[in-house]
Parts: sequence; structure tokens; C-alpha cells
Amino acid sequence: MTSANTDLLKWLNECLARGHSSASLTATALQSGWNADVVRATVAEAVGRELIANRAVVRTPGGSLPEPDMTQSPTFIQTTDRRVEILTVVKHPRVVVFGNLLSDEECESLIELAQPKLARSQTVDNQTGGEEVNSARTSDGMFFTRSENPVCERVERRLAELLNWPFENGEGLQVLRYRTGAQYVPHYDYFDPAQPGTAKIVQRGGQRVATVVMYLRTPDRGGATVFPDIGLEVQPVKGSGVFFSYDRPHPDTKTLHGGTPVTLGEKYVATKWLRESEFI
Ligand code: PD2
Ligand code: ZN
Repeated sequence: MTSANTDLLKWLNECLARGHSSASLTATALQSGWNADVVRATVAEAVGRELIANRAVVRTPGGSLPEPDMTQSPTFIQTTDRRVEILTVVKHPRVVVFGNLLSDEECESLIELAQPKLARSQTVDNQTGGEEVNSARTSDGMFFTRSENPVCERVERRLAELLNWPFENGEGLQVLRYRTGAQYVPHYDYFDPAQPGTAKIVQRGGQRVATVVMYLRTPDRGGATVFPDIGLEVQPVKGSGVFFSYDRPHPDTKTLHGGTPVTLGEKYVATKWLRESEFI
């Protein structure tokens, strides 16, 4: 049996600690000319050690991503409780826009349930792994825990089924309220491996690998979710949602995205982030 290479193992351990995924590191090592058997043995050893260190359970084979079943180019996907429409599909970056993802009642309940906890939005601070008020996001926000209430749980189970990704790998839903003038400047949702806080953040379920932004209230003007690298603009229509995935924490994924200013009315979204492994 081929054994692990010490130099490669050292490099892999450093990169895993910074938040790179094992799939992207495998690809990089192979591209750099390492023998495939050596890479396989070394990645297995590094990932095994990382899992023990993190006490995390990986539920999915390395390298796979959340993805709706798009074989046969469906116009809809029937989940246990909903017929979700496929409105727009992009290959790279992987983007799928869903219609009829949420019912009106689900949208209204999530807004209602979020009200008590809505405060000035906070984003995870990459420097410290803590939270800070962020001027790039002028909306108000809150997080539910996973399954915090029956509506969250129903929507989360639907997303897990639709995207073929374990329920346990999802973060709790985040609800954002954008009043007139509020926006979210373009950013990436993955945690930047170069930031010192990332190693701590990814101990809870690994990297983010996909996002679903679900629209709960349609503003009268503005508030589209935009992907500047590909010139895509998704209109924020209540009940619909945009899914996108990223196989590594790198701009090459073309997943730069933002929320344009709401110019009239109010926009609400619920965002679901999916991790590589169980989010504890
Ligand atoms: O509300 C949006 O359109 C939006 C845009 C970019 C939300 C997020 N990112 C997010 O929640 O990460
Ligand atoms: Zn985002």
C-alpha cells in the first residue's frame, strides 16, 4: 500500500487548517505533479487527523457539492411537500434560480418570527472569528438556530431534499431586512483561508460550500441579487430563491455576489448556508 508523503502531509495540514477543502487540495496536488496514489494516501491521512481534531463527522464524500437533480433538464422538482420550479440555470458558477420555493405563509411566518431578534446586521469577523457590525451590509439581520421552529425546520428539510445535501450540514436560517437605501456590497460567502479567524470558524462544520438566498418580501424597486463576474441579476420576488455553490474558497469560483440598493419599499430574505460537514 502506498504511504503518505511527509512534506505533502505538512502542506495539506496547514491548508486544511486555513479552511481549504480536501477536494481543492487534492486537485492542486495532482496539478503540481504529485503521484495520484501518494496524493490519495496523504489526503486520507490528513483528513482523518483533521476529523479527529475537530470531532466532526463528514457525511458526504470529499469533493461533492450540494446540487439539485438536473438530469433531464427539469422544469420543476417535486420534493415531499412542494413543486419547486426551475427558472434559470448557470453552469459556472453553478447558479440555479428556484420559483415557488416557499409559500406566502412560510415567507410571512419567517418575517414575523424574526422580528423580535432583528437588530443591526452582523457578519462573522474573519480576523477574530467573532461578530462585528459591518458597514458593507446596511440591512438588519438575525439568525435562527437550525430547527428553531416548525417553519424553519420544514424549509430546511425541503432544501436538504432539493439540494441533496444533509440537513445536518446546514447553518440555521439568517433573516435580513433591507429598508429603502439598504444594500449588501459584493462579497464571497466562503470563509477566506487567508484570514486568521477562519481556522476557528471552520471547526464547526468545515467550509461553506453553497448558499441559498430566499426572498420573503418583494421590494417595489431595486434589491436584486447580482453576480458581477457573469452579469447576472436575480430579481427578489417573494417565494423564489437563488442557489449557488462553490467547490473551494477562491474567486475563481466566480461567486462574487451582492444585494443592490433597495430604492423603494422593503426587502426581506432568508439565507441558508451549507457546510462541508455537520454544523454543530
Ligand atoms: O439579500 C441579498 O440579495 C444577498 C446578497 C448577497 C444576500 C446575501 N449575499 C447573503 O445573505 O449572503
Ligand atoms: Zn452573500
